Amino acid sequence: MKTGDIDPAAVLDGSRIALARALTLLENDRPGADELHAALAARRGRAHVIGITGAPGAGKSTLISALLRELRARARSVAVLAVDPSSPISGGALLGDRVRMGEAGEDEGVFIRSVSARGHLGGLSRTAGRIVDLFDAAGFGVVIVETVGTGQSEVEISRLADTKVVVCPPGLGDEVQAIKAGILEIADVLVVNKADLPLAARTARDLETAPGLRHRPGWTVPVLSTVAIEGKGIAALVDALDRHAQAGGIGRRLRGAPSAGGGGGAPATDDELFEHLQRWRSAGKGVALATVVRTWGSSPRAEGSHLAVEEGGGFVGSVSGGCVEGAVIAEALEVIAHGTPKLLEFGVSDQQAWDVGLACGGKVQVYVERIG
Ligand SMILES: Nc1nc2c(ncn2[C@@H]2O[C@H](COP(=O)(O)OP(=O)(O)OP(=O)(O)O)[C@@H](O)[C@H]2O)c(=O)[nH]1
Ligand SMILES: [Mg+2]
Repeated sequence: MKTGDIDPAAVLDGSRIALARALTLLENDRPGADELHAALAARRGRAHVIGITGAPGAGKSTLISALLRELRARARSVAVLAVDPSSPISGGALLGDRVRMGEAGEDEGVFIRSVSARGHLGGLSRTAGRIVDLFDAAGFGVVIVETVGTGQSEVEISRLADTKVVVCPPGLGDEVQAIKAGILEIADVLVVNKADLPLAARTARDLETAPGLRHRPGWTVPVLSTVAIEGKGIAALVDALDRHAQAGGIGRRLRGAPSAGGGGGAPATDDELFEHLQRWRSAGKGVALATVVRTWGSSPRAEGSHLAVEEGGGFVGSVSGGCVEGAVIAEALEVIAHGTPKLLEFGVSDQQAWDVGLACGGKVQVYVERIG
């Protein structure tokens, strides 16, 4: 079967030309895009999708170039989707290896595609999701998505990822406290890049000790230091990414449900939430309910949204679109243990969010109480 003149079988067979044309079809949402996506859907779910976000200039693209080199050295195939890149991800780091290994031509195990954040008919997150699906179906073992973490669409895109890496430049210092409720909260792995610069060690320490940032059900968020321009710390980063894939699983975007080790719950209907609460309680588990009681700015979940948490760390629902879920769950576990309800407040102004490269601005007030 052919869709939009592109043979899905050729994409699955690893034809780079077919893949490139399929990407263009999906990106521009041209006739045949829906059919092509549908034809490939059954082959998704094998790729480890890694989201890399962080402040502008933190070194995301340089880090991805270094990751490409390390992943290729481990014989993993990698596709990269860069959303609105202001600097290119260079395959140049790979060139030396290729020359050394006497290979000719392009590295078949790497594919890099950039897209602009503007002009997507069905929305950027839909387009990005389809491109990730295509890379996955085409057999790339790792799919990396680079976004600058500054807007709501980036939050949506980050939800595609099994593992979310937040790259912090040195010098976050005292701001860590202020911004901990922002993008740092979505991180499964925190990276302090430019570790060759003086303030890096202090930044890493601040991140390590920031309360509520690192403890997740089934996962402790590692704080790693890298010097992307020299390839330092990259092997340890790849190891951490692999460990997270094992702990949290891959194909999260296809499951639509939260999982241990993940950084955000899917919004659930009140009925679904109630069912979970009932089930947990009849299993004799302590449970807590978090409710959004007030929002300011661009906080993604509406007042009245719920997140239900059980004593083992299982959760359903969402109070923030993933941004502060880790912190709310940690607080909910305390509420379950001690019984005292808490009124929590998280957030930063949209301007602050923009300045430091956060995924979402806005503030949210969340009431957490033990049920039963
Ligand atoms: N000193 C030092 N500089 C680095 C390191 N990694 C990247 N840089 C430099 O930081 C600058 C920005 O790097 P990029 O990789 O373009 O950063 P980015 O986060 O992708 O930037 P945007 O896509 O514009 O948000 C470049 O000049 C890099 O050479 C590092 O480990 N140490
Ligand atoms: Mg970049």
